[in-house]
Amino acid sequence: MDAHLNDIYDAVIRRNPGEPEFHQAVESLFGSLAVALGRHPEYADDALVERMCEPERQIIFRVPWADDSGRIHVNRGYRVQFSSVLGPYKGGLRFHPSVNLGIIKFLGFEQIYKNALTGLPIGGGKGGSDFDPKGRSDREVMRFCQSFMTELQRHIGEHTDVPAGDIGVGQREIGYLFGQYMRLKNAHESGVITGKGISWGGSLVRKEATGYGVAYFVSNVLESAGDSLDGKRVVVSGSGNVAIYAIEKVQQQGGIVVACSDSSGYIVTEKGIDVPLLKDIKERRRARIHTYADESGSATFVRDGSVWDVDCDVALPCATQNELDHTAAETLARNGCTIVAEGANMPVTPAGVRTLRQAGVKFGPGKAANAGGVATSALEMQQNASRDSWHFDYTDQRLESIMSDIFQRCRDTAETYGAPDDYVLGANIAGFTTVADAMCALGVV
Ligand code: NDP
Ligand code: 2IT
Repeated sequence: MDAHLNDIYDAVIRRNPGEPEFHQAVESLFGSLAVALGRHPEYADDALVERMCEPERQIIFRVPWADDSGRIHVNRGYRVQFSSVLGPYKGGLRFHPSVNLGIIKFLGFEQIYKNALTGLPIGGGKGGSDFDPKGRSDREVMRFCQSFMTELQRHIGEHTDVPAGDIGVGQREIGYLFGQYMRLKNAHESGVITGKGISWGGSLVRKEATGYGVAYFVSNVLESAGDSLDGKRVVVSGSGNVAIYAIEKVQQQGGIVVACSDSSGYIVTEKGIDVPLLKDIKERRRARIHTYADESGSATFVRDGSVWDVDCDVALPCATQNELDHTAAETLARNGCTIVAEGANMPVTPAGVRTLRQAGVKFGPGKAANAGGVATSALEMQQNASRDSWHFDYTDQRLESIMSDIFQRCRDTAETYGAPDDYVLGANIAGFTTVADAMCALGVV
């Protein structure tokens, strides 16, 4: 980081105390910017970078709701509308007890540059709540979502801000949220939220898109070296939306996923994951990952262990931030892993990234590797705006080609700066320059 960026970073820390994940996301972008500012001094003017670090708007609200016994609970809701220069704010909602303003700001900040990389007209935002859906009945989740939307509806709209899912928010929650929006607005404004069910305005492939996109990104990395996923041993963390569909696509492309996890531990199987069984356990029954070992007859459950201890060629962290640290990175490299791609947002710690790169492991940052989800959300918005619905294969081809374009952009940009395999540099600079050019054109906003 150069002196100018260092001063801005110090101010970010001062102005946003107690938000380490947000600081980390800013630092990781800044790590690539010195060379870009060197070539484009105009980006260092007019407090452009300082403005990028300040959300356009931050909304925090009370979410009261009644549990099944009638007891009242209070959670905190957030929506950080970070940047609207490329399009309406776009980004998911996360329901998890660890959610706080700093987490939502880190996610919103990442989202700006990720969305820019898709080449689609979407700005960056993120929201959520410290509500914990685990162990809650459908009715409790519904009442929570209705209360959350009762406030959020004032701030969103198909041309202003378009939420979607993230951790703890899948199609069930999107349904309850959209249902309440519809009642309050007296309008079936389907473009206000994405990740909807197919019969009520959703897009085919959106559910699969983030995970499939991660697999497409990894295929692009391998193909650029004349290789493919065929026969590769792959380890995936998590067993939620992103993980399940990353596993499905990796295996469709001939890879063998030998382990996946949840917050209780991991399962390992030499036979590869039985995806229909995993979907039944996780999507339908919402059960814990040990159930897979109990029922598959071919997997072992390791309680509280690190999934990164399982040796593999490719590792895909698809659970949460900072889940793959320096020690895990060392273990992966020692065991022969050659590619790590981030399905989750910021799952690899800064020390983990350094260790992987020093060991020559190719690294796909989340901004690029997991952009397929939000890109397909933008395709859902296109379908809603034109009152159309596209076929699965067509939408999947669009996703595949968007992922390939993102890979090429990262590679080409990195090459321009003399480091073709540095996808972090490529993703950061390509995302940043797109947003910076728009900000320069729009005046001081
Ligand atoms: P889900 O809620 O569907 O799944 C999350 C998975 O990660 C679960 O297996 C969960 O285990 C595990 N997990 C979550 N938090 C923790 C934690 N603190 N410690 C250990 N394990 C944890 O979420 P998604 O699959 O949608 O999201 C996963 C990641 O991908 C997130 O980082 C998200 O921001 C990112 N992402 C999501 C996109 C999407 O379209 N959904 C798009 C791009 C990125 P458990 O059930 O035990 O908590
Ligand atoms: O982190 C992400 O990109 C998402 N959770 C998806 C956002 C979206 O609007 O589809």
